[in-house]
Amino acid sequence: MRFSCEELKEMYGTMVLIREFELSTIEVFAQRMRAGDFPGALHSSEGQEAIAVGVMSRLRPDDYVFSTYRGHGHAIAKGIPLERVTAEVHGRATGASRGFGGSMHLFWKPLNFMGGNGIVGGGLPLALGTAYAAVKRGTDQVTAVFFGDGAASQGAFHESLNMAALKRWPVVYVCENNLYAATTHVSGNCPLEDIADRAAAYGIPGVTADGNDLLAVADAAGAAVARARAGQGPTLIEFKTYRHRAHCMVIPEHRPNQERTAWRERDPIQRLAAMLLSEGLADQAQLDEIRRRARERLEQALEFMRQSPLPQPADIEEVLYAP
Ligand SMILES: Cc1ncc(C[n+]2csc(CCOP(=O)(O)OP(=O)(O)O)c2C)c(N)n1
Ligand SMILES: [Mg+2]
Repeated sequence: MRFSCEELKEMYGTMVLIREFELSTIEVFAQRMRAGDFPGALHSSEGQEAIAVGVMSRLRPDDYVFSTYRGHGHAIAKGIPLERVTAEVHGRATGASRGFGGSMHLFWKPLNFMGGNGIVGGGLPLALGTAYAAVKRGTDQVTAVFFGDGAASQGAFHESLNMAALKRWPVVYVCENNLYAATTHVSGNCPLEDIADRAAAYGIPGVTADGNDLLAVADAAGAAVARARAGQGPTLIEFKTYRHRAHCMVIPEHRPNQERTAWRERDPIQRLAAMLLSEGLADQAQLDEIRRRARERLEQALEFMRQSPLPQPADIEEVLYAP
């Protein structure tokens, strides 16, 4: 299924919004750190926006998503109200997790966004739960689980793929291979060129795609979602990508300059803009207007956050445990 011109521009707008969100978050956290107030860990997804937006474009609102600690883009692309995402990341009581989750633990039940996770690969076993539940209830909901190249060498990855393949559960495994697990290059933990080749061990499709190309992402995700929804079982998709920033704010950059520059040139937002312009689907003034609107939208969300109270310790139990 191809996208209309309007859909493409909307997805471009969401990618720009995620980018602006990531940039503003780094700025606010840096200000707080300079003031001696440590706001918690921050993992930027800058550079990986096409994967979040492309995968979500193929999911329904009631499909389940398990995110990671690098999950702001997943949350925004899934459609969690921007005010609630912003307030959560900055620890306010109006946040999606009422300010107790922060950047790494954004949850939003109305859209079955099953949360970020501070544990590397933590979503992989949990995804089996919602997939099994959907099968038992007889719904055709799909579960998509995001994880990194490092997480693909966790034991839980293999257990999860094995079980989902065996039971043909509707899971889409979305590996965001950004070449590094913190400071370790992927060649330091995986003996294969393509992580997707691990799917062969479980008899399921393993696909690699360019994670910086929105349309390639949507195509790969679309096929995997359709397969899962039709009861044909899971797919492992490996998206090749790169994060523009260091692993997190407190770990210094260590990757070669040349490599970082080369990947900047493959930036997913610039690539989509170039495609929209060259195909005559948008002109530069329209793209500028989309960016201006994204910034305006973000400023409203930041203002909402600033006006919001801090969470109260007395509310911890009510927020942490289901009644
Ligand atoms: C089980 C577990 N082991 C180690 C860590 C520390 N840790 C946090 S992020 C990270 C790297 C994970 O890399 P990857 O899966 O490639 O995801 P990326 O950060 O690149 O998105 C590590 C080792 C952790 N949080 N959880
Ligand atoms: Mg990685």
